[in-house]
Amino acid sequence: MKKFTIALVEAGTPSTHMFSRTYLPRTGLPTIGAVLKNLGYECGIWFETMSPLDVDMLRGYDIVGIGSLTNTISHAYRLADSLKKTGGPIVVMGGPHVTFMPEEALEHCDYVVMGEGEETLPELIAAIENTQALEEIPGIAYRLETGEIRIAQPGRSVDFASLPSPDFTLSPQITSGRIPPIITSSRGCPHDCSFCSVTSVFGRKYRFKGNEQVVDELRSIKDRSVCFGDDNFFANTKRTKSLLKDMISKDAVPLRWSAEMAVKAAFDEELLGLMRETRCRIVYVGIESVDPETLKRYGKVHEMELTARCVENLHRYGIGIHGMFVVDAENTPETVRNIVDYAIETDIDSIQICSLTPFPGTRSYEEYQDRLLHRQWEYFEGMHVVVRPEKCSAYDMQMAIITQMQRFYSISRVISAYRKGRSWRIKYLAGGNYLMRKWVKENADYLERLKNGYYPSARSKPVFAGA
Ligand code: B12
Ligand code: SF4
Repeated sequence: MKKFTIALVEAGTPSTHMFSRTYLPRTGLPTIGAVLKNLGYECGIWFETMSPLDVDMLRGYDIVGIGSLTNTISHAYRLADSLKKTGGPIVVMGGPHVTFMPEEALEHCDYVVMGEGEETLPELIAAIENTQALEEIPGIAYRLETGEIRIAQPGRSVDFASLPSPDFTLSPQITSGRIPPIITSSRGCPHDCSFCSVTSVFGRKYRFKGNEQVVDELRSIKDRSVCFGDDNFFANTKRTKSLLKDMISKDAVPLRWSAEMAVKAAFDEELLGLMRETRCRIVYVGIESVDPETLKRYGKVHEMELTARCVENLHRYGIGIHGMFVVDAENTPETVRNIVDYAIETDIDSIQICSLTPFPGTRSYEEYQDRLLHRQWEYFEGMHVVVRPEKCSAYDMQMAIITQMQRFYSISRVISAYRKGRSWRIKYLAGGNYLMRKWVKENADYLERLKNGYYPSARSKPVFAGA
């Protein structure tokens, strides 16, 4: 019997966010693609951030799998609707949003894969091909013939170390061998921050690939700046050190690299030395707040005194720090100002101040149900205030975030970095300045609505080629 053909699509982001200039795909679809290829399926992958999608071309596939985050979900649903409009292929959706909102997703698609997709999608395809029973597959949701929705038990944690590496070459958009410089060397995070959906999708058990596989992946993108897209690259410092040592001994050191790091990892001198030797450029550190009470609410474990020393330690080894902060409903504009005072004082290189965004699947989502201003998912990307604050208006909080971010990314700070000859910091500051200006311009209508106390309408519909 001829096997089904499968297209996998990572839905794009229609609006500006703090990482809009970081054109990196996620590694989920290329990993699922590699599994499907090994099973003998014809599979193509498209990343919408790279170029517009051709819906007519996608209609030529038997199954289209769409991956999406919360802020890209409305866009992904429109794509699913366009595909289904004239019959179209079978549409399967996956990713951290639909994992927790399967009923909502089934308004637009035929099947939902919840959690990790590498085992579940091939089983679902086998069931659609009639070689396996649908009811036996964990981690899927679908409509029965009666119209009733069946949500199977949660999906499993895959054996990460035995998975193939992501196969970006399955995407016709990746030309001349320029594989996107993102590597996921581990999954899961032992922490459990209230606002993060990572542990509910990937679990708290830290699973990692063997060094050899990571070194091979690094070799395929050598001489470029690599981003380790792990949730917490340093969760097991013994394994991180062993990987960095192998990168050195096996000649797989990239031009530069970056990764997410917890504050306490910056107190290990041997680790910092290895990071310098392997050319770590910057680490993304979840500092979250400068207020101890807020840190407690988030379930964060580090102390503020440690954070200032963490910055010093990193700088001593020539490593930059991107500080990630979150303000919640109990914070005030004063809290936001304190964050930027602290960031400037401690000499953090770049920052993002997110308004706490309750993503489905997180404890914050349960907690803030009644305080949500709206459920326009495209605004759930951290820059927009979507939770009504307790001690000030949503507009005042939104303006505090914008004003303080603009203070951090001001032209005078760019000039000062230039005068001090801090060349790569200029790039971060100037980039942040540009993004903030773009964001404010793009959101003029949103800000006006927020000021007047009524909430945003959906963004204008995207146009898909062939739709
Ligand atoms: C690298 C990364 C980035 C990169 C690249 C992201 C990109 N192209 O979207 C950058 C730095 C640009 C970035 C930016 C942002 N990110 Co980010 N990012 C990550 C990170 C750390 C790794 C992504 C990754 O490669 N994951 C590994 C792969 C294996 O996971 P996956 O792609 O989700 O796929 C698996 C399953 O979800 C499922 N699956 C997914 N899609 C599909 C589709 C089908 C058909 C099937 C069957 C299965 C399936 O199977 C896959 C394999 O097991 C994740 C955390 C995480 N662990 O995922 C956060 C994460 C995705 N980011 C997040 C957020 C909020 C953002 C931002 C909005 C901004 C911000 N404030 O940080 C922006 C917006 C990005 C955008 N696209 O609009 C959240 C999303 C939460 C949510 N519910 O939406 C996450 C989950 C982190 C968190 N704190 O919870 N990010
Ligand atoms: S925010 Fe970072 S440290 Fe906290 S649970 Fe998520 S990945 Fe882990």
